[in-house]
Amino acid sequence: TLDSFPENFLWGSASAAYQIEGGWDQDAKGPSVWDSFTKIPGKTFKGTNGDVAVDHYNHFKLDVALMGEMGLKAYRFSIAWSRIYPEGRGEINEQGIAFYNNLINELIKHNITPIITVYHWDLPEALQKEYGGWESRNIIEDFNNYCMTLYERFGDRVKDWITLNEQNIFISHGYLEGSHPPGVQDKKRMYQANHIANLANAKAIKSFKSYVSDGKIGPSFAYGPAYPYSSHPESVLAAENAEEFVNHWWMDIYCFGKYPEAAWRYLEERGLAPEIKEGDMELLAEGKPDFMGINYYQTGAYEKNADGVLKGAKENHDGKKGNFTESGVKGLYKRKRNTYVDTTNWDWEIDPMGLRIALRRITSRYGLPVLITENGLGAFDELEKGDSINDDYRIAYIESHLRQCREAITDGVELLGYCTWSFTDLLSWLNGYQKRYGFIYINRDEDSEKDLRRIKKKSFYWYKSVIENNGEN
Ligand code: BGP
Repeated sequence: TLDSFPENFLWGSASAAYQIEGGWDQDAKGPSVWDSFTKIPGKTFKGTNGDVAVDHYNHFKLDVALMGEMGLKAYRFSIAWSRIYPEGRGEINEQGIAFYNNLINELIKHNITPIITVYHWDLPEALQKEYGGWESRNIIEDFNNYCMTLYERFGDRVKDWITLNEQNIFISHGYLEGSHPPGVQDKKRMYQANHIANLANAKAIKSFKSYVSDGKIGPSFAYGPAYPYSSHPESVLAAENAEEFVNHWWMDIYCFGKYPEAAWRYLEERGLAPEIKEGDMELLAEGKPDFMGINYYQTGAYEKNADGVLKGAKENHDGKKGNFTESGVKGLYKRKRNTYVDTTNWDWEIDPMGLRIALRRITSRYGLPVLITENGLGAFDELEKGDSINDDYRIAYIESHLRQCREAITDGVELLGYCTWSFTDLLSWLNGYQKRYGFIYINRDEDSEKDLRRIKKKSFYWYKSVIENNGEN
């Protein structure tokens, strides 16, 4: 059993607009960078895109009714910026506002707490074209304006807000690995775009209080604690360096308004440090979050890296195990396969205890409450006779992670809630529709939309009972 959880614990589930909505040009929505990126041949598994996705835009009432039936306490979803401002700024598209108003009202009707993610990667394409998106300081104002519109229109009913989803991922994949839009591979540009994203994040947090004074806001960070690959002191040092670059580089800015010193020095010596202008550090110090949202999938084991690898890891997109590639920073660390833990079909390490370690590290370094905004298992599910899906592996995955959450609470972590990734199956950015995460199976694959029928998996009933019993089962 999981033992009971604190009262008012947010038993939740999460999604993102591009991955579920579809209706890519419906009701005057403008295109986003993902609408065009996924159309470039070879970028995604079998060329899949979110034009239709699981058509949540036209099925949201049904989806929310299923959440209600499950007894979900919270639902984290993102708003597509280009539904609100088709061109990124300018005139508000009231049809976009109406869609999210209806969704929010529907959630509240079912006693589900809405959690809004303001930005889950689908930048309006107009802003990318006009001034290069996150590489221009113009975005700070436009992002703030977009956020203020959302606070103003939805803040009366929505009190829990996420600013940027996984800044570390959209920046490193977008500007170093080139696997996400805008497909750039340039370290210097990456650190510069990242600094601008930090400023935009801080400014949007700063604006929040005057609109939603009784609300809470914070970013969602993809947090993977760094482990030493062995107990050799070189390995331990490598892990500390990795922790600094992989986690503190972002989290320290969010929570302390400062870049970690050793990492800053390393970049400065190589001419890679971002340009800081007057007023930047003051703004960063002012825009502090109320809590940390974390998306937890895996940890990383690190070894010294005297000689080599500079690049990010190559991802495995087809679900065939065994493609792990080392990644790292020259002279500091490289990531190795941790042989003590199992992996998913996509080579992601499965490490439930790492979640407890993550929660404890965040608590002792930053002292903030934590909301787990994503955790879940991507797997191949099989639709069996009589429309049943026996996803015991997913139940085992979530249960083992929840057990570690429970332990972390006992350790003193203030854990606000836990959102699984995801409620329904959805589009995996680069891995198509075969990599499923949901409690609800959606009848479609890469090759065909089929009938988009919604089918409850075994895990649906399991999570329902976990919620009903507040963790005791
Ligand atoms: C996180 C993203 C989610 C989701 C998840 C699973 O990084 O915030 O949007 O996609 O990872 O990733 P994937 O789809 O690659 O399996």
